[in-house]
Amino acid sequence: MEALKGIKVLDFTHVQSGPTCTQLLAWFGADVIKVERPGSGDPTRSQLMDVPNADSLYFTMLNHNKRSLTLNTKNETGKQVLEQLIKKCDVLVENFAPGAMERMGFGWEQIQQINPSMIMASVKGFGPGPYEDCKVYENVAQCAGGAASTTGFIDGPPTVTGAQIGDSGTGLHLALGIVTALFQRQSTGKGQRVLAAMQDSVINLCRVKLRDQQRLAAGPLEEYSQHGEGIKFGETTPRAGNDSGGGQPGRILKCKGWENDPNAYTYFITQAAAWPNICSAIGKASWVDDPEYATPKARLTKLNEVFGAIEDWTMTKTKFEVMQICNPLDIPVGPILSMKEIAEEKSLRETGTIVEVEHPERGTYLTVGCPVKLSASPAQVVRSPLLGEHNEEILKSLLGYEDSELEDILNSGAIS
Ligand code: CAO
Repeated sequence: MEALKGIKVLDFTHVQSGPTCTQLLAWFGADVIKVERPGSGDPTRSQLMDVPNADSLYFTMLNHNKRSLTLNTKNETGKQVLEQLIKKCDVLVENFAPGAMERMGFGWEQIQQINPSMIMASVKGFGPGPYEDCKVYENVAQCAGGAASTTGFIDGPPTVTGAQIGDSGTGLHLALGIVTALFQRQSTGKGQRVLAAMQDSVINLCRVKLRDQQRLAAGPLEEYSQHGEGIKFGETTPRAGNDSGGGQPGRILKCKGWENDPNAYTYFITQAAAWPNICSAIGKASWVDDPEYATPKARLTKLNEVFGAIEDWTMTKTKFEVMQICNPLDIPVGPILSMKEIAEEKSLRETGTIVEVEHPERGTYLTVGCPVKLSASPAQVVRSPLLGEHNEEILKSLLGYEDSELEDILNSGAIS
């Protein structure tokens, strides 16, 4: 049985942050009812379209396993339908701009009055404070959460990362908040408000950088490459390029074919315990006992030389050969995989992390399946719903409307 079977989620989310959260809940078995504006729906349905007149991959890849209901929540009949939905559901999730739910007439106070056991979960750009009214997108959160100032190279500008830590990262945080609130509701019987601010989520993911900010007071950050290169530290955690961020120095190194392949690189960590194996693999056996290289501390000022020698070796191997040679030697390395390679990777298909899905408008498309595997609640990926695909089903079987009432709702313009 699916872990969240029986839980009904009223899903008011759009774009990426909120939909990531409700998609996870749906994969774990919740009945997620995506409420969309009649006519247009979630704006991502028509953003970055690659197949004419078909829901975009942007939308389809973020809205699996959900049902779609079109409802104009500013229409009087639409509001009545929404009230019924709030009574029937366990969780309401939204990521509108601040104040939108209140303007709709469904702020937290109203929700509590309609259904005291409902959990209301929101993504906002910022928590309470000077920026709480701001609209926020992914890269704004990456910047305001400290990720951009600490990403990139020391001689370059702040850089955002391709991983959607602001949107999908916040969706993950919110999903945890929701299941925690559901757990607490079992003993209290009451709902509660759950908030995940995008800035807070990014800060949480940048925890080690705030660690380093405080360590600066005690002296230079010795594991950063700039220390070995004699570049002074300023007042803030600097950008660390591809340094590993932990106590074990690591870098991205060229592999065979790097001249023509932008991803012919490997990540290579000079873990202290693996030092003798690293030395023998790269043909520098004398470094094992040489006091100039033998200890992590001695190597800190020679990282360019050390990684230069390792790179001379990795450049003679493909990134996969480096992996094959280093893994049995317990040397932590990782090939830089392109999205093409990930899409084609057999083992990811076998685990359901990358899956093919059939869609009536698009045909077959590739998507990312549930990244968390529960042994007793395996997730089946079901294609995203068409706009309003489940209108009748939800209004009749969940809300119990008769045919005549359904007609009145249709005539009111609430759902079309
Ligand atoms: N029926 C009637 N009205 C609806 C509706 C429906 N089914 N669904 C949405 N609306 C209305 C809302 O009520 C709102 O109306 P008002 O502004 O008149 O109150 C309006 O649509 C637009 O909502 P919005 O302000 O949230 O949308 P936007 O495109 O202007 O902003 C975004 C988008 C993402 C910047 C904003 O929603 C936001 O900051 N969200 C919080 C942070 C977040 O999640 N960001 C991540 C987005 S992914 O990168």
